[in-house]
Parts: sequence; C-alpha cells; structure tokens
Amino acid sequence: MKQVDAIEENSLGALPTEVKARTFVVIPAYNEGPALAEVVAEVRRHFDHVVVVDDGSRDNTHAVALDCARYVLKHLINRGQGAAIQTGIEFALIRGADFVVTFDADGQHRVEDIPALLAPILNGDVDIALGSRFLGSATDLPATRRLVLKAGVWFTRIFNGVRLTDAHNGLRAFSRKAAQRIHIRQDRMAHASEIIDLIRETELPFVEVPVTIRYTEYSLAKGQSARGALRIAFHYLVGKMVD
Ligand SMILES: Nc1nc2c(ncn2[C@@H]2O[C@H](COP(=O)(O)OP(=O)(O)OP(=O)(O)O)[C@@H](O)[C@H]2O)c(=O)[nH]1
Ligand SMILES: [Mg+2]
Repeated sequence: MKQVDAIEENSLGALPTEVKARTFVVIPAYNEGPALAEVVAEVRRHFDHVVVVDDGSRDNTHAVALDCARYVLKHLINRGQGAAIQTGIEFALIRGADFVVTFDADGQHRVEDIPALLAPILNGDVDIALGSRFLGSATDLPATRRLVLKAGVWFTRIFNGVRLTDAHNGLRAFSRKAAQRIHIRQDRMAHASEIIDLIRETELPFVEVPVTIRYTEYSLAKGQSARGALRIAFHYLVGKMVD
C-alpha cells in the first residue's frame, strides 16, 4: 500500500473542471432530512454529478434530495449503507463516470478532501483511495468511538489481512475500473470490511489519504454504537463463512 501526504486544503479550485465533470459523488442517505440539503449543496458547489441514494428513509430525505441533488435514487425498503453505495456506484457507471467518490450524508465529510482522494488516481498511481481520519483528523471524536474504530483497524489486520490506519471510513474514491470490479454484497455496515477483502482479492492498487471527519451532536446521535460494531463484525464473519 502506498501512502500520500496531505495535499493542500481547499485545492478544489486546482482540480480541473474536466475532472470534476467526470466525477460522480454517491451519497447514501437514510433518514438524513435535517443534514442532507447542506451536504448536497456543499458538494454541488464543485461537483454537478451528485447521486443521492435514499435508502428507504421514513423522513423527508427523499423530498430534500429531489430539491437539491442532480440524481435521486430510492430503495423502496431500507437495505443498508452497503446496498445504497452499490446502487449509487452502478448508476454512476451507467452514466459514464470515470471517478466515483462515496460521501456520507450526515455532514461528517468535507468536500475539500475530495481532491486529495482523486489525486493519486489521476496520477495513475492507484485505483482506490481510502480516507483515513487517523492519518488526518477527527474533530470531537469521543474516546469510546475512537476505541471502537481502533478495534476495527485490528479486526481488519486479523481477518482481512490488510494493514490500514482507518478501516471504516465512508469517504473513498474509485477509478472507473475499480468501481466496475467492486461488487458489494454486504448490504449493511459490514461492506466496509468486504471492500477491503475485494481490494485484496482484485489486487487493485490502493492508498490511504488523510481526511477530516467531523463529529457533531447530530452525527453522534445517528451513528454507530459499540454494540452495532459487534453486529457489523458478526455480519462480516457470517458473510465470509457462506461465501
Ligand atoms: N446507519 C445507517 N446509515 C445508512 C443506511 N443506509 C444509508 N446510510 C447512510 O450511510 C452513511 C453513514 O452512516 P452512519 O450511520 O453515520 O455510519 P458511519 O458514518 O460509518 O459511522 P459513525 O462514525 O458512527 O457516524 C450516512 O450517510 C447514512 O445516511 C442504513 O441503513 N443505516
Ligand atoms: Mg456517520
């Protein structure tokens, strides 16, 4: 695995318009009505191809997405983040995307980090860039959440056989080739571990890139619990056994 240095913050201006036009940003969203409009607006200031996948939300996510996103897809039932990302990636590929970025709907990611994720792909060095909050920063990350995330890193070392600094970060970028080869079958949160397996199996070159993840009262109230993390590990291991 290669590692790249943080590239200058706010280098969105330096990213060629032509690259922005070939990039699709996939935003999986489940009951994100309160946060979604601002997130999409921030991304759309720089990238027009924003795909919101409403994952069977019960709130006004769908209506908000129709108001602000370029493309809105909908799961009729809640299937989970993995399934929502896979739906978005498939759509982006059909629409001719050359680069696909996955970006959470809860306001935790920064659009300013996208150029740093795309840079090593544009240079032809790798096909996949994974955001790492532990190479970058995590603002207001509670200690218990840090512990769970670090446990996830060790889990990945043991069960996926891959050394990463941050194994469960929703901010990622894929080349078209990588997006075509990654088929997520873990519908829920275990897809993050599954993606790492797929990276290992496909031998696609990848890199971790420093990013900032923001923790807010809103994101913490909605985010994953320690018990949830155990459930994710269980789903992943069961998925591996039935493979
Ligand atoms: N929890 C959850 N999120 C979903 C689902 N489907 C899509 N998502 C979206 O997936 C993204 C990440 O969800 P989070 O629950 O915040 O997971 P996370 O960011 O990995 O975990 P935290 O660090 O605890 O916030 C958000 O944009 C959600 O709206 C789902 O079924 N459950
Ligand atoms: Mg979150």
